[in-house]
Amino acid sequence: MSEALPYTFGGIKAISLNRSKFVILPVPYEGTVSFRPGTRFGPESIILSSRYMELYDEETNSEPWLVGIITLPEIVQEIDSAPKMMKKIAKTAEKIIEKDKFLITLGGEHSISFPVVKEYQKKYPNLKVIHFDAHADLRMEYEGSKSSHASVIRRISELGCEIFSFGIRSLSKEEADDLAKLKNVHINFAYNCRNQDLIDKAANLPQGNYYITIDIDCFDPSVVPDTGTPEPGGLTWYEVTGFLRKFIESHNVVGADLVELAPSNHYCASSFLAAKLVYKIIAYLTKKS
Ligand SMILES: [Mn+2]
Repeated sequence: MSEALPYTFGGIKAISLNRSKFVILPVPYEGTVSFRPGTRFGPESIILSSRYMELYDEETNSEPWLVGIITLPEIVQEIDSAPKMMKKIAKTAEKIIEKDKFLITLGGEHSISFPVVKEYQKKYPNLKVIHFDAHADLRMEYEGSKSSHASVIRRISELGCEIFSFGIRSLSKEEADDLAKLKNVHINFAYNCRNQDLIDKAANLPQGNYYITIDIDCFDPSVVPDTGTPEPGGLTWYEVTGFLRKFIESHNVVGADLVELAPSNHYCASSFLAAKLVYKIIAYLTKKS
């Protein structure tokens, strides 16, 4: 590989924001992590790995990068101040969203999804959310923090968004009890997300403007071991990409994020999977338009 390969998503030559359809925003934020740390290295690791991907996508027979992908400078962590960090993320997201770009935020821990969804909801008041995760993330608060990664879907539910969660296989008794009250949260447990069953659910979801948030621990640990809180019984590559392809073909998706990668080293298989997953989302969206 050439030494001049740029440090951008896909190793693509830097272009202006105006010429880009997709905007990659790295947010290496790790403020409320509960178990094994390392998500702060997630965005860097995804970008490094992405530079060695083929930019031709065999599945869609296309070169998605040609539509324009820009990688923004990362949002530097505000030490010990979650609210300050959330504000910073919101401010950047707002600027991208008002320019009608497709924002893909790379975490970092899952709490970073909240300010982005909130900004998207300002533009799309009936915004709905697709949520891939091992965990329900519906805790009212966690370890004294309301902006914990373990509460992020609860916070998003309080915005009034309808949420469809997939791959869930870990939640507390309190979260399970609260599900009956949370009319806008629809959980699909992992055991109901096997093979074609998951893919078939994609086309049947209601129409609307959607944001997709993917916690990488939705995947089985045999597929992605590099995450802070791995859970057995997770999803496979073909289940997740099969769902996304079908869902994107049949629905309007306006933004996405990928969070919670905690790489064991910069060129691990988990990082390559994360990079390719982001590129698949871009490929499916590009193929459609
Ligand atoms: Mn999770």
